[in-house]
Amino acid sequence: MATYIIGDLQGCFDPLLQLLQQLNYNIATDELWFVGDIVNRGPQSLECLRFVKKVVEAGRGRMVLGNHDFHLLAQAAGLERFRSRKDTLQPILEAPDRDALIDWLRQQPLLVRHPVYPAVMVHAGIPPQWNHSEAAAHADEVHDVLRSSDWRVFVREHLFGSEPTCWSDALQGWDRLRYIVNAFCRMRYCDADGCLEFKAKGKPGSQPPGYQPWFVHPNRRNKDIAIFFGHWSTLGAFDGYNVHALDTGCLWGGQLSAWRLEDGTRHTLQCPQTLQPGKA
Ligand SMILES: [Mn+2]
Repeated sequence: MATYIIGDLQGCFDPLLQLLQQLNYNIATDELWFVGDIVNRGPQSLECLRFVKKVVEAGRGRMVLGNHDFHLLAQAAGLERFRSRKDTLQPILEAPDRDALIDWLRQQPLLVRHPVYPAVMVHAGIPPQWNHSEAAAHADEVHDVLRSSDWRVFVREHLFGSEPTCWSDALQGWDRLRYIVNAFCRMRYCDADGCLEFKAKGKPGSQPPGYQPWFVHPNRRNKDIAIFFGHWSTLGAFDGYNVHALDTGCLWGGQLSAWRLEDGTRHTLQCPQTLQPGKA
């Protein structure tokens, strides 16, 4: 019996199956947690989404939403802007089970807390100014809207954009929800005031002056709980400051990573260089 927390799939389904085989994964006894970005850019987004849905619906795993999963929801809700040539979402949008997949995906959370261990999973991180219960409450604010009939309006018209970058308890409405999604799903660096920066995507050391990885902020109020996240492929397999980074860039020819929660061990599979479109 084991719980594996698995890094960003981004449509890399064959590597997932190989990793699970390497782990002797058994759906009847093991749990799989996915850090989000299940879909997009890789070749088998539809297969990944169907698989994760099956595992979660069987009560044998959890997932959190990543920025690419939100991108899929926005496309499914009819947003034409922000469509990219690199997107590989069309097989999902044209699938016979499309409505069931989208309807299920939009009801997934932004934060999952382990029922026993002091551990949480998010896609990109938790802003320094939120303790873990505040973070869970803010994640629920978005979760509630995504489960409501307002979900299409939210993802189509109010989700995209990088403002506001600074949190305030006084934030309201769509701005508040947009900040919460951006923080959980896109954050890498923040400044001394905990304000977020979304342009820098490189590894630590490459960011603009005055910014640091969100998890090294000295007054971070969520240091007391282990945080598992993905999203930051250039950071790689980082373990420190009570955080564990799991996006090791399978899509880019790096590895697919799994963390076994019970004994705190990392497991990796080397991915091929040919997973992005045009590289096959
Ligand atoms: Mn991401």
